[in-house]
Amino acid sequence: MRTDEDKARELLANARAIVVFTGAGVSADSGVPTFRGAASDAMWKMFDPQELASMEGFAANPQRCYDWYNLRRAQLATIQPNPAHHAIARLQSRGAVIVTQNIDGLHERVAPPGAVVHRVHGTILQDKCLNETCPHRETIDLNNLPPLRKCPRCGNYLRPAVVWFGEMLPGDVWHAAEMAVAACDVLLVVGTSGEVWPAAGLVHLAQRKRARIIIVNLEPGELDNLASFLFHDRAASVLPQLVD
Ligand code: BV8
Repeated sequence: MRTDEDKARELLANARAIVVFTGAGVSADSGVPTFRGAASDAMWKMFDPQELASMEGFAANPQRCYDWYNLRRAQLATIQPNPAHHAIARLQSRGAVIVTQNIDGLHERVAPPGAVVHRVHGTILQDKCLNETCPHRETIDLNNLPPLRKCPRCGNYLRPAVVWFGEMLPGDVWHAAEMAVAACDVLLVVGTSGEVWPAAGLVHLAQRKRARIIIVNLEPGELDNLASFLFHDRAASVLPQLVD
């Protein structure tokens, strides 16, 4: 009797074009707090996203906002990719494309050379200028975190190079992510509540394009009804079983 796992594994093995769409849950097994969900560390329970992950929040209190990002960066300095990231990297070596909502850089740490990671919500590993027309960027050393500071080029504040609530997603990355999803025949969705838009809309796009959708998520979520195969379990335990 073939289990759902057998069928999902076969789907991935025979796929023409795989996209892996990930959220905070894929990093949860590495110890990175998720935003929502039952886990007691769910980040937004402690902080209000509108207050901290938004232009208004930064403008109201730049120091508090920047300190919060440095707190998250300090956590990342001691965190390692988990078996889910490694299993996804093995899919990348077979040509899979990653679209991630995560800003933690963990996929990139284990991605094979030349692998594609579309970061639709930006990256915590860089600062950019608050002034969108200023091109200045600085890469962050997680072991030597910089203070809140001004742009040497234009004098505005530097801020984390992430997409805040209310901000547009980076146009080129978003377009590439939509094209990859529209062209895939299997979409593997890992560790996302499906609550944040327009990113969650990518799964609906895959369904409209008749791709087969596999969802791995610890808890029931907004996207479950779109799944051909649905696994409510930890990504670190399910992904290796689906990929190998
Ligand atoms: C925009 C970077 C406006 C910052 C983040 C409709 C259309 C467009 C916009 C909206 C819309 N409706 C509402 C909006 C506004 C808003 C939004 O979606 N709000 C939500 C809260 C309702 N969207 C925006 O503001 C976006 N911008 O739309 O611009 C606009 C629109 C048109 C034209 C002009 C302008 C920008 C959104 C990006 C915000 N930035 N992050 C930072 O991190 O500080 S979002 C943040 O949430 C992270 O990126 C995170 O990845 C993302 C999504 O959450 P998830 O990844 O899904 O994480 P979550 O915790 O929710 O879920 C984790 C899941 O994992 C859980 O289900 C859990 O059960 C599971 N899990 C836990 N452990 C495990 C596990 N699974 C497997 N294994 C485990 N071990």
